Amino acid sequence: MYSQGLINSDTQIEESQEFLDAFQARIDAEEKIEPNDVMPQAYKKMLVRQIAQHAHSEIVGMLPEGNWVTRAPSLRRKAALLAKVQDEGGHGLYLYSAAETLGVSREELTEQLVTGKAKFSSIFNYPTLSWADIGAIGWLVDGAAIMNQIPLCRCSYGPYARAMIRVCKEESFHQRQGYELMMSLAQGTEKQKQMAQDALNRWWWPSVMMFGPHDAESTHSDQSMRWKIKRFTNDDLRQKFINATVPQATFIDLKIPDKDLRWNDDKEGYDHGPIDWAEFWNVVKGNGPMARDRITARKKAWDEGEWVRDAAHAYAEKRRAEKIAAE
Ligand code: BYC
Repeated sequence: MYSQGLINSDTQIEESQEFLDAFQARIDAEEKIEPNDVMPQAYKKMLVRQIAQHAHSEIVGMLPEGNWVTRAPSLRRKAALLAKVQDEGGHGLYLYSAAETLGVSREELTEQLVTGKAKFSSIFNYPTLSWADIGAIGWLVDGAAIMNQIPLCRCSYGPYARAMIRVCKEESFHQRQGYELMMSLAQGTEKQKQMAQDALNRWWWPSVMMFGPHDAESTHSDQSMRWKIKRFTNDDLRQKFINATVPQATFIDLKIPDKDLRWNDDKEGYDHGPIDWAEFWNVVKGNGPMARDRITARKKAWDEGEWVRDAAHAYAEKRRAEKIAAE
């Protein structure tokens, strides 16, 4: 849809210093870069990488939650979860559309995902073992996602920034439904409270890792921030998330599983214990506990949908032929 009428997205020009400086000046002046603008190939590549990974994460992220739709404990919870999972599907589609404006098709990106060439967020490599995990995902994972995505509403690339505005509004509903679910469990029976605590214990550290590697290990941050794709570093966003989430846990009387967590007056934020980066990189390399299941599920859906894509193409072709014949 978006790719119709694009003029310059594939224009290859010699990237002289003058051209690169002029592009940077537009970025520095907070101008939005639009699909028809000529842009450095490296800027385009950086965006395609991030937007594709983001889109895949939204789509793969439907799986751990979709797993609980049939087992939600009430009609109200089922309706809310179903709506949330549908929202994630929608987010994936806006993001694939945003990537299409950069000249890469949804088919190509999906092929990269199902063949293991493209990444998706580390967080969706973990299993959802109990109903409380649905609360923990909404509260922590969507909470982390909002922290990361609100600044993306100001990303220099117009289509990505605009897609993020609606995504963030919906993520905000998701975060609240997750926290409300955790609150109900935490204020329920002793067993329910234990379920909530167990979910927090398992999801806390993966959520903290979701923000990406420590700034010193982040390959893309410097350039991404110069181009105003990212507005904050991984560690800054991680710190903001921890600062916002600890009081929420205290309020519902759950304990963050970090014995080193304590308020630091000097930095006006919480100090936290060491992050298990070996676990993070192992997951990022595709060895997470649910990695194979997630890719198998996506591949199955992609293969089973082939006839629908073929039918849609055949119909579009027929309409085009009819239009030409009528002219
Ligand atoms: N998982 O240089 P860095 C959701 C990779 S879904 C896997 O710091 P960058 C939701 C990174 O790709 C929300 N890989 O990278 C859905 C790079 O490898 P490559 C998902 C990770 O891009 C359903 C390498 O590590 N959100 O909310 O500057 C239900 C070095 O990293 C991860 C987004 O995708 C990771 N966690 O910063 C509920 C947000 N972290 O590509 C909720 C958009 C890093 O060189 N993305 N890597 O091979 C971003 O903001 C940035 O891409 C990141 C990473 C902050 C994630």
